Amino acid sequence: MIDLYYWPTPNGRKISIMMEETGLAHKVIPLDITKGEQFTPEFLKINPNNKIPAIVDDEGPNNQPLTLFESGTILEYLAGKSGKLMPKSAREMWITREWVMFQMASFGPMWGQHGHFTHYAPDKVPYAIDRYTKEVLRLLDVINFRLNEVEYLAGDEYTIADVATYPWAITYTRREIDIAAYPHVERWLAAVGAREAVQRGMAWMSDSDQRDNPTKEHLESYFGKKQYERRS
Ligand SMILES: N[C@@H](CCC(=O)N[C@@H](CS)C(=O)NCC(=O)O)C(=O)O
Repeated sequence: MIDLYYWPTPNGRKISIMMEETGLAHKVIPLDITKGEQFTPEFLKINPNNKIPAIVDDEGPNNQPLTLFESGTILEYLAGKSGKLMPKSAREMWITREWVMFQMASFGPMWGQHGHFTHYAPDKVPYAIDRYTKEVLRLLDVINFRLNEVEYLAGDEYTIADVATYPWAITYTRREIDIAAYPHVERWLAAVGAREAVQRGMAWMSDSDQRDNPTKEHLESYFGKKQYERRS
């Protein structure tokens, strides 16, 4: 059984989609990051970086429990465990990992910062908004260029690279983005979004998604002093 520490955010939804796609046995442990539950000593042992998603697989390699954080690594692990959504050929496998890494290192963090400065930041800083808006559009153009050549990010097959990128890319709906200017991304979003497993994964606990109406406690938990307390 895999325990999944989860909250309905783009990074959390990568793993809810993956669970739905693979059918792996799991137990969801809601970790309310808007209330500071990511800072408990118990959870910091699982992820010292105080973030969801994280998993504990009691049947990890060599039949020993395995704890993992970082959504890209979790996706790779679950693909390996289930034999799904990672191509078998070495060439396609490396290309899949390349696009997962691109999502983890560029697409997600830049879209996250854009969300921070346009939505959460108490001061609207024009330079930061301009910088991250340009980056968001540049990264959309990178995948648009790619998806003009291939059906899915890693090539012909739907893979964990698509699972990693979809929950972030679909947040264009709450940003000032004209998605029609990126027609290949629009086609890919429709194809991925039509998958039943994706729809089920995106819906997990969506009632708890407080992004649009953050409370004081929520903002304090995300950006307040607990984030910066020394741990040792
Ligand atoms: N690189 C990490 C990022 C995870 C992440 O940023 N999680 C956010 C929610 S989307 C979180 O738990 N934030 C709570 C916090 O920073 O205290 C991953 O991909 O797993």
